Amino acid sequence: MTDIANVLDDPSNDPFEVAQQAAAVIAEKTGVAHHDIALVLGSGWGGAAEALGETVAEVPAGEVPGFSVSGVVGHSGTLRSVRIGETGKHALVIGARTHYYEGHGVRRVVHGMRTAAAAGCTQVVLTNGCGGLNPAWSPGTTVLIKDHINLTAASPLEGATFVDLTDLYSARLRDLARAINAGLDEGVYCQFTGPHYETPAEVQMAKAIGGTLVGMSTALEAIAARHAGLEILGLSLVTNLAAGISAEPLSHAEVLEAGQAAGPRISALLAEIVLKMAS
Ligand code: 8IG
Repeated sequence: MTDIANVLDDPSNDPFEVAQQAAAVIAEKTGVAHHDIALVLGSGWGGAAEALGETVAEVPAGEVPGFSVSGVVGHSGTLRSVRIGETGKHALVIGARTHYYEGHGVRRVVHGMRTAAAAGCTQVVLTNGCGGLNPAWSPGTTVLIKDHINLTAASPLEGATFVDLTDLYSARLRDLARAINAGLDEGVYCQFTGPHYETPAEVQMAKAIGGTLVGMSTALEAIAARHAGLEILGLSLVTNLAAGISAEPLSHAEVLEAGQAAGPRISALLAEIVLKMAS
């Protein structure tokens, strides 16, 4: 199992070559030679794959080079090929996100992005569940990511790889999403390392530096996705108000509950967006 002795952990392996191998395995196991749009389904977004269209094939993450089986409740651990409505295009649904806090290194965190690009994808939708700083965003609110602040002190890029991150989160795709739901607000996503949630003081720091969403994913993936040439749409589901914004303490159970309650609505939204992206 690649899951146990991950090929990305050997520094002598080139992560882009591993991504090529992963893409070849995905093509072989799904019977789909070329994928068009990648989706990473975060907390609360797990049901969205069904809404997209017919699942052609589902491959356990542990069978694809470089991927790991997630230990997080609410993350599915598979790679799926899904027909996007009647467009004839295919989505690669990555239900096996590796988080930075798992401690396996950044290569594993962003492997899905490099694999998606190697599989033919030109666009990616990064979704997550996160905390919100705007008190008007009640749990269950979907927010478009317009920019991020990477607070992990890490980068997926190695060596002198200077990548421009201006307009990292595609204005075109945000407009497209707003054409479907004009009420979507935009936010600045701060990626903390986790796995602990923030202290109220850290949330105030995030606010002071311009953040409006706090989470544990997405920014590192977006950087790697840009480097790999993918056009990026980021969608956050605010499952809780960030620590100290409301008087309530945070719990993972409540996060999952908010995700479940929002599930059908955000799945339908995501399906509409992806259909439009594919058309
Ligand atoms: I769901 O409040 C979810 N993920 N860092 N903070 C951070 N990550 C989160 C939060 C949150 N809610």
